[in-house]
Amino acid sequence: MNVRSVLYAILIGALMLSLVGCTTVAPAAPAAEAPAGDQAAAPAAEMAGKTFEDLVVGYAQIGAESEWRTANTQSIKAEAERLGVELKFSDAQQKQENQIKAIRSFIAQQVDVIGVSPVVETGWETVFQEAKDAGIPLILVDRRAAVPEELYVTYLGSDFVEEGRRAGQAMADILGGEGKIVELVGTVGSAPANDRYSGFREAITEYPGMEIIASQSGDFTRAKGKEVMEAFLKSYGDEIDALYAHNDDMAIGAIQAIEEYGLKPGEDIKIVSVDAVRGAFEAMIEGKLNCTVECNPLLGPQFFDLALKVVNGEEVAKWVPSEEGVYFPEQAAELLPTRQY
Ligand code: GYE
Repeated sequence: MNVRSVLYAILIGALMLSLVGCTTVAPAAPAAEAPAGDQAAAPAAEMAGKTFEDLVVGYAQIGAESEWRTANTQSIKAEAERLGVELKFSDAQQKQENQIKAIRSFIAQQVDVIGVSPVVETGWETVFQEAKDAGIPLILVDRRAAVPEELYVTYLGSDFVEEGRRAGQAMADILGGEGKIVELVGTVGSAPANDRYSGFREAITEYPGMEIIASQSGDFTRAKGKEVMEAFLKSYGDEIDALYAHNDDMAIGAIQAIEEYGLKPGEDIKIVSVDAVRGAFEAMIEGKLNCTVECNPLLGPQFFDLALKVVNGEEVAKWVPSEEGVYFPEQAAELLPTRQY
């Protein structure tokens, strides 16, 4: 099993690399040729030379809903501090209207770059257009928004559909291709919830014996994850073979609900979740979680690197994906000390 999971992680890594090759290199190449042949494109050269100390960056964060988010915020703040970037950071408490207000205030303050992690996918066109009209480049971090490509410079973050597929494949392996599954969905309308939902289904279509009997949002939090799992147990009880949670925090909340109900998480109800935060490794060591699919929150270094490039007029890929693995209980004790979040 240990060997199998390592091989699995390597295979996924290779797959990701080939994906990166197709998605980033192709669109960047033709665009890069244009300024080279155009001598009038000198202003970019004048601006080149901005350093991290010159940068003023506005960051519209979602909130503090999960261990993942805390690690993500910490990575952004620590990197700004390390590089000497002036960071204006806003916590929207998971509300889109607060994120929109924050972006408008960054525009008013004429920051150099805006970073935003859109809580949901839709409803961003107006405010993104305002940033564009003000000449302020916008970088999507962690989550995508459903807007035309010209409204943002780049998206830095994970392939959530692929995470859903990996979770589905791991679940099929753990259940031997058969079982009744309940699903804790992330924040309704968010990119990771939408994509982890569809990726998982895509992977399990091959297994007619696997059935999703209930699916409801736990908003990516422990408290809601616990509450919704309690409701699932009330309705379906012993019928439930497995839980797929869109993040570790909801899985950890659900583990409590399952124990309080008198069943054994990880045994009576198998659990696969996403993020690979430390809490998930601890749960795997205790035998209460069967797999976690990694989603890397440590985006600070890549974000500021992109921000500087963008301000200096350098070409960047439209999508910069993060590299991620899949982890099983056999590796948990060995890997826990190396985990940074
Ligand atoms: O999986 C979840 C967090 O957007 C990838 O948001 C992120 C998700 C992450 O609340 O734990």
